Amino acid sequence: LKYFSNLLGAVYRQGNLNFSKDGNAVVSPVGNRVSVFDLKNNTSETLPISTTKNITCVGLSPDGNLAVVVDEDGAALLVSLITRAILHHFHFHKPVNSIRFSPDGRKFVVTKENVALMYHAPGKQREFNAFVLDKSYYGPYDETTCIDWTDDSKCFVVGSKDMSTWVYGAQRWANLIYYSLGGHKDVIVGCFFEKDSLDLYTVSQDGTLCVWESDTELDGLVLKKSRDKPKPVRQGDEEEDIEEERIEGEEGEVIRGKAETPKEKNVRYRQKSRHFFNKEGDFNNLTAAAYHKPTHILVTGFASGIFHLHELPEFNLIHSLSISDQRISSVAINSSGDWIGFGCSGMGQLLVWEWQSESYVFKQQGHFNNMAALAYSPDGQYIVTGGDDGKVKVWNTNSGLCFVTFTEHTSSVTNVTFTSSGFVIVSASLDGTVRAFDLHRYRNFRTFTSPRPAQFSCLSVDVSGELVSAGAQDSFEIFLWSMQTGRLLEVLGGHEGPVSCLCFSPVQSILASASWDRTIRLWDMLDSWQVKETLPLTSDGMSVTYRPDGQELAVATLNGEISFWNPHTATQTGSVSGRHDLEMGRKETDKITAKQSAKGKSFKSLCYSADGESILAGGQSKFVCIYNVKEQMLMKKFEISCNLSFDAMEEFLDRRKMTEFGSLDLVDEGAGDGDGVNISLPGVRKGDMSSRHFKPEIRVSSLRFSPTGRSWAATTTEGLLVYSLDGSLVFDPYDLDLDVTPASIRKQLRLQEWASAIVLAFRLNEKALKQEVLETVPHDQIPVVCGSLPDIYVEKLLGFVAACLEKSGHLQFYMTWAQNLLMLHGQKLKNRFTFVMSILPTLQALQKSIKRHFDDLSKLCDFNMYNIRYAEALSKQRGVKRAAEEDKDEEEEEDEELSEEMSEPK
Ligand SMILES: *[C@@H]1O[C@H](CO)[C@@H](O)[C@H](O)[C@H]1NC(C)=O
Ligand SMILES: *[C@@H]1O[C@H](CO)[C@@H](O)[C@H](O)[C@H]1NC(C)=O
Ligand SMILES: *[C@@H]1O[C@H](CO)[C@@H](O)[C@H](O)[C@H]1NC(C)=O
Ligand SMILES: *[C@@H]1O[C@H](CO)[C@@H](O)[C@H](O)[C@H]1NC(C)=O
Ligand SMILES: *[C@@H]1O[C@H](CO)[C@@H](O)[C@H](O)[C@H]1NC(C)=O
Ligand SMILES: *[C@@H]1O[C@H](CO)[C@@H](O)[C@H](O)[C@H]1NC(C)=O
Ligand SMILES: *[C@@H]1O[C@H](CO)[C@@H](O)[C@H](O)[C@H]1NC(C)=O
Ligand SMILES: CC(=O)N[C@H]1CO[C@H](CO)[C@@H](O)[C@@H]1O
Repeated sequence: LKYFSNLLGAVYRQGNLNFSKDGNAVVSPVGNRVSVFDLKNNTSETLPISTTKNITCVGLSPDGNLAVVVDEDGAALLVSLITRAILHHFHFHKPVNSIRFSPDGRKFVVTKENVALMYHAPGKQREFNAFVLDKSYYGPYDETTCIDWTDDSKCFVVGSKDMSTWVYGAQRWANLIYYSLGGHKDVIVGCFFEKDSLDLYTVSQDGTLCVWESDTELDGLVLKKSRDKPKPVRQGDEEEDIEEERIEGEEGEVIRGKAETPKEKNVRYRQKSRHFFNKEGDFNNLTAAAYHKPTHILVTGFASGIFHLHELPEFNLIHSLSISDQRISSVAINSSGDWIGFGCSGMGQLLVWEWQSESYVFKQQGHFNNMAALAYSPDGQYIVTGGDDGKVKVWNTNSGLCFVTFTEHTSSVTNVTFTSSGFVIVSASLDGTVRAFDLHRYRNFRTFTSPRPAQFSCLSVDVSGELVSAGAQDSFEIFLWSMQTGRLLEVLGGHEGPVSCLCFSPVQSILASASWDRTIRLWDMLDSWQVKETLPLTSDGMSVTYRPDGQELAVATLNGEISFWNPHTATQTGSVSGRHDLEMGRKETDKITAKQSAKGKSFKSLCYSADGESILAGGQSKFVCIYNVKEQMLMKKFEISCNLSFDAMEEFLDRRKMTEFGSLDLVDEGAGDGDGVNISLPGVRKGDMSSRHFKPEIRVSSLRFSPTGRSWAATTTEGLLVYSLDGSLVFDPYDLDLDVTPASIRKQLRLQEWASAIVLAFRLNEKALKQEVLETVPHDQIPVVCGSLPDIYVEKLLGFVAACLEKSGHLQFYMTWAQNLLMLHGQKLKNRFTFVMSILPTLQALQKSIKRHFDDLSKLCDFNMYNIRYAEALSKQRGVKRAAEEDKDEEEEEDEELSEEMSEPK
């Protein structure tokens, strides 16, 4: 079973940021998913939920257990942040601008069109309908934009695009039903109550702040008397209901409310002061604002990427900084007020700034455009990605965070790879350079170029890491350089079309190249780079890859086929037709149906699994397919996105968009040329950037299996998606007999028949039981047990130990297992080559987790060493000082010092 595990490469797109309840994590909407970045542990996680369109707002309940996620259309999900499960689906039917829970957690308000709707917050248990409408509040003439609650949840305030702000009572207050505040000349961006007060601040887009003072305290609010016979509280979430409420609300409730209370004094507001932000330019609109009540700090973000920190109500400027050249679209402050999160949708940036120390706590940015390529490091710890923005980024697979970005390329990066040492990254780009980067010093230490400038569309590095080859898109040539000297060694000519893919054999010095000229050529280094074989293809070659043992080649062609070849005899051994499996969605501008448009679609990227038995294929489609090579059969198909905001997702035409002139998206208003319809050329990948409606088309640019064999990653228009293989959920007994039951296994344990208990537990293949059995084995028995284990269980046990080592606290215990298994069986494993191929991922997984523990421990040890040295030095110093002091006979001071010493850090 494979499941979605993380989304890397994109940290923020649009919508509001917020901090988790403990204030250590930022919750950020990324397209149609939600990611949580833990700033203390340096980890990221993408919730296993997704909406159909891009998310516009996320509301978190004050206890931090629930989130309401709303997309562009108003489709909402109620998500439990504890179980990470979707509890409920709901549709608001119209776009929602913001959503806020009341501080007591009992209600939440959403702003939709010109209404504010108050709902009962969903209860703890699953209810039939979690979204129960309580009241609708009308008044503004234009869209409502922002919300804030008073601390005691008695009232809330709503800002609107019509430049007005409305204070509403959340309950039936006699002296406050609604209050409308004017005074701004632009759209309201933020409105905030002062702490424990009805006093207000409002901020508008033109950079104006108004301070409002109310003549009543919060406890001055009076409940409406029961003889006023309140209207029955309306419930329901149907559109008709709201319409009805609307009429009554405006003419009945609100106006009557005012007239009915002649004796009581209504809450009144007075504009106390008005301030103007220094915007540095007329077009620099104020775009986002957040207020931290306990510290009275207002944070405002501007279209130019500048933010200001002001102390209210005095409006003292504390700080101002430019953090981006893009519009700041969201601001959030953590509960202690120390960390400020900023989201910039233009560049997909997410930043967290600690204002007191004036430093970044977190600064991440996805690839600005599409990602084109990815590669795993040999130990599976890192992923490198290259993007159309020319950037090369390296990500840590454990934390999901990018830790270095290389910006030397000036045009799209077309392929990236690690060399076998794991510390050098090589990238090819359309800017005419191939660059090598050093991961120790984080620098570009070699740049390879061709005599005449060429656009490099593909790249491959041989197993030794010494030969670098790149293929040109325009001159049809292949260039070979030496990594050591940086010199051009060879130019291989012969292809009659652009070279689309290169791949070195993992076992020989042979380079395979695929070209649009419908051939695969195999170049032999030992034969001074002559063409050894030419494999004729039925269609343009898109991708070529060697099986990990080098004994087979897989080739993807433009007609949607994957063919398999024996590289020694140059004969085709099989083929798979993938066209049907690609099953393209229909582009809005396609005049043909989905089935027709599947013609001309093909796989662009292939990757063998480590054992060479299956192959992963993806291309210009939302599907990634896994084929069994031997059976030439589709094993599984993954849908990588359900995001309808991408083009080519709807398999059938939306009838509502059809007009008598064809699809609405095809009708280009005012374009007088011809029929005004642009249909992209077949094979054009990126769409016409200059056309008016540009929607990114969903596609997979690159696919890789992790060297540990436990996950695979794909670069797609959505970002970098990582899928995990998790065996623990599958019931996959090896050869189950009747007497294999948990009871019989535990019986063997009691009899101290360790090896047979292990064999039985692995037959039943239940994770908890395997762990129980393994951890029951006494420490000193491990070598004996390992020695008596049948061969076929060695690999399984090793894999299990590797998985446990990753998470378990019993570090030494599992290390002992791993060491004994390898010491006692290593030689046997080595002698069986094919077995080594299949066990390789297990070994790599083991190495990966050992390496991680090693890094953690060595840091800790260093830290302890420094502390011990510090303590030692300190005590010496004290000794000298005390000797001097004893002479002076000052006992009191000595006492003080002693107690001070006690509290020194250990
Ligand atoms: C808020 O940010 C500060 C940063 O200094 C951090 O120490 C704190 O744990 C965070 N959370 C809360 C609840 O204060
Ligand atoms: C972060 O680390 C703390 C303490 O080490 C731990 O309690 C917490 O669960 C960790 N959070 C995550 C998300 O791993
Ligand atoms: C997280 O990253 C920050 C900054 O890079 C670093 O100071 C901190 O020690 C890291 N925390 C952990 C738990 O690795
Ligand atoms: C949804 O997200 C995609 C990917 O970032 C973006 O290109 C698209 O414009 C978004 N859709 C809307 C309507 O903003
Ligand atoms: C942010 O999250 C907290 C709960 O962690 C919630 O009380 C608060 O209302 C949220 N703020 C916004 C602006 O959504
Ligand atoms: C700033 O706001 C004005 C008024 O709403 C709007 O017309 C203008 O386009 C905005 N400018 C920018 C740069 O967003
Ligand atoms: C990208 O690089 C990898 C690693 O060298 C290679 O296997 C793959 O074929 C290359 N892809 C292209 C399109 O050149
Ligand atoms: C309409 C559609 O395909 N929606 C899907 C969006 O993604 C989630 C999870 O991936 C699916 O469950 C939905 O069906």
